[in-house]
Amino acid sequence: MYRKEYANFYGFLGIGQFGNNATRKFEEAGYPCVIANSSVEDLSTIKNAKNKLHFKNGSGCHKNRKKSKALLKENLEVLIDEVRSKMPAITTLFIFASSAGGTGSGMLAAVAKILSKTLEINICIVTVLPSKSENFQSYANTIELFQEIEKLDCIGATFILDNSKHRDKLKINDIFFTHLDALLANENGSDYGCLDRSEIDQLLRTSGMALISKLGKDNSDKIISSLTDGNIYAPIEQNKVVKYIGLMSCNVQVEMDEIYSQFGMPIDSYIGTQSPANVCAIMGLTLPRTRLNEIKMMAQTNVEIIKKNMESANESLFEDSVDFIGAFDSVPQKKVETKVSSLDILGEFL
Ligand SMILES: Nc1nc2c(ncn2[C@@H]2O[C@H](COP(=O)(O)OP(=O)(O)OP(=O)(O)O)[C@@H](O)[C@H]2O)c(=O)[nH]1
Ligand SMILES: [Mg+2]
Repeated sequence: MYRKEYANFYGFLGIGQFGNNATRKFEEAGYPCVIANSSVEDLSTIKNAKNKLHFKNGSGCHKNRKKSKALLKENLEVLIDEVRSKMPAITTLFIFASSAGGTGSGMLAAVAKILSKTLEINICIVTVLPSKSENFQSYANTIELFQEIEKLDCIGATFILDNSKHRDKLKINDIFFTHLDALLANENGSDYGCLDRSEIDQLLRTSGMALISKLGKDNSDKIISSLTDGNIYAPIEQNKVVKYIGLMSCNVQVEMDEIYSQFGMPIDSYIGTQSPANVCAIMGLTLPRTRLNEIKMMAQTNVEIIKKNMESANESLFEDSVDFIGAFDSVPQKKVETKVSSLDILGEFL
């Protein structure tokens, strides 16, 4: 496949099942990509991936984040070498891992920090929140991961997809691909303005939550609504905290006032014109506190239900003590018949 020159600057590392699935389209589009997993079975479902890494001694982490961290310790050098050798020219690495699972969630924050320090490149995180039909372990893992993400001070943009936003989780992967690929492709420019490569990279280096929307040229009026509802991202906080906004517009005249009044006043906006599609990136939002607290509540409710159920299961099966051993002891014994002699019996007939 024809490899666009800029594609060499952006690498993709997918850890765990979500990471492995959601990076597929990027590899097909010509970006360098490595997928890693603790499970051989999971890895084997990904056909045509060029660079697969199985974590030595791993056989899946069954949503156990501790297990994933232990595996990372054993496989850290191999993972670093794999990224370094398979994508030597990258300036930004996107690390994809779900928040709810074991393998990806357990090592995501640590891998982000380690690769940012050792490779000295910009790291962006792409994670996905569990839908409302998942269980305690998924919610608890998500909260644990975000406690780690919150402390990271060395990464760029964090894209938070949300499986409660679409019934088909694979569709979420596809939509995100079209968004990010359009931003990285950076097709725009006229005498009225151009959003250039250094601005794309500045957007990606901006810490905090990030959103992208992509709309056809007949839908220029729907940019705001596509960022606030009906999208694939975790709902944003209504605090108007935003750092940078990038907009590649199909038009030549671009009005930003409505975008500022919806999202807040950014440090700077980068605006490009005559783009084949309307692509808008909102960077440096605060993490989705409301949605994450909802997930924490679901974890707590589930814990209470599970505990209560387990307690009732601990109760003795039967309310009263039961002792069947002597159950028939009190049954009146057959009257001991006084021994009758044969002659007596005979007497009955005489
Ligand atoms: N949107 C989307 N969500 C996915 C995909 N694959 C898994 N998920 C979600 O990710 C969570 C489970 O995480 P996985 O990525 O399967 O877990 P893992 O990292 O492989 O970890 P273990 O299997 O527990 O070792 C659940 O919330 C799934 O719904 C995917 O391709 N797309
Ligand atoms: Mg898995």
